[in-house]
Amino acid sequence: MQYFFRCVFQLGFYVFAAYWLSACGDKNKDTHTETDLPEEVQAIVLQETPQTLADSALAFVQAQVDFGPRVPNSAGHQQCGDYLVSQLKYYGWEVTEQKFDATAYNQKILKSRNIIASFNPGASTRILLAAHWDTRPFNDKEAKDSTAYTPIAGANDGASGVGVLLEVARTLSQASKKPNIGIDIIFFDSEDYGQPEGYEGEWAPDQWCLGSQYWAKNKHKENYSAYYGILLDMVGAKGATFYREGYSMKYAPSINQKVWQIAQQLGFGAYFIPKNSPSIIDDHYYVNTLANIPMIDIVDFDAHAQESFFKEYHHTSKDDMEIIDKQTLQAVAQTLVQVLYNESAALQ
Ligand code: AHN
Ligand code: ZN
Repeated sequence: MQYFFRCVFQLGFYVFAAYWLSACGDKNKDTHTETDLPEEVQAIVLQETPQTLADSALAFVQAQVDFGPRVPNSAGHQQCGDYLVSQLKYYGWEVTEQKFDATAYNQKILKSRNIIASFNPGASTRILLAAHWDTRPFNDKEAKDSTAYTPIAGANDGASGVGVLLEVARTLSQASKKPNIGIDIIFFDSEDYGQPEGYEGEWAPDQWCLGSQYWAKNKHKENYSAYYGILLDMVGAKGATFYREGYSMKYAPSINQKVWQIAQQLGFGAYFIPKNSPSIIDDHYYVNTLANIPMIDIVDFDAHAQESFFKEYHHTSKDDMEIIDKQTLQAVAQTLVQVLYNESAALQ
């Protein structure tokens, strides 16, 4: 009942404020500034979508890279996983660690961990955000043969998506007005252990994205579902270009439309290009097909490439902090936060 009255009061307040604002606009067009507004209306201005910070997002990427490659079964992997759990808890999110053994293309057992964090864990309307946190064990797009393989730093392929989502987690937890919908962040493990280029063993399907496949078949909560999901993959490079990826358009076209439109409105049209690109098997493919949650993929593609649609740093030693641009990270983080606040306003 108390809640009901609060809602009625708030509604009345907003109607009044909207009326006041429009009246103000009529009388002295273009002359009023924010500080001219009475206190109640200033409060509304301040309650708008919070700002994400480029430097903060960059620091979250650097922190992961500083652990060294995050290859399953390595010390850097273990330590970085612990760091991610502690950061999410620090920002007040409810954290679930889902530990499992994955079997790689070469039958190796990968000690794996999906890290799941929830904001407003009791809310039934939920949005799922995800990125993979492991990094590729081989620089197989540049090394000539397998004896020369070294693990990559994965600043973009791994750390960037996770860094953006940590920045989203920080921003929401420190915002004065919080969204009222439920939000889940999943850091999928063992995404990037697929067969290397030129591998001579037998090809098998579903060798990538082992963490998302596991989660889609073993959700962290019984009957878990989400309204929709957004996957980030390689979202931190300078000059990144995000096209509407094929499976995203097949399974969640309206989400793609919505996210690209919001990005345009925020002035990020140079990154979010409203054109289609080919499909890629990425974590969203399994969330769509196994978990039946519509999910899009924001992924850095070169739509004009002749051969590979991935960019030149992909799965090479070039994928380090040098190619990261904090403005790209912030553009993606701010777009996500705006998507969440829009849903919060629309779904209440
Ligand atoms: C395939 O190459 C089939 N999927 C790659 C997904 C991926 C790897 N994203 C980042 N690294
Ligand atoms: Zn990769």
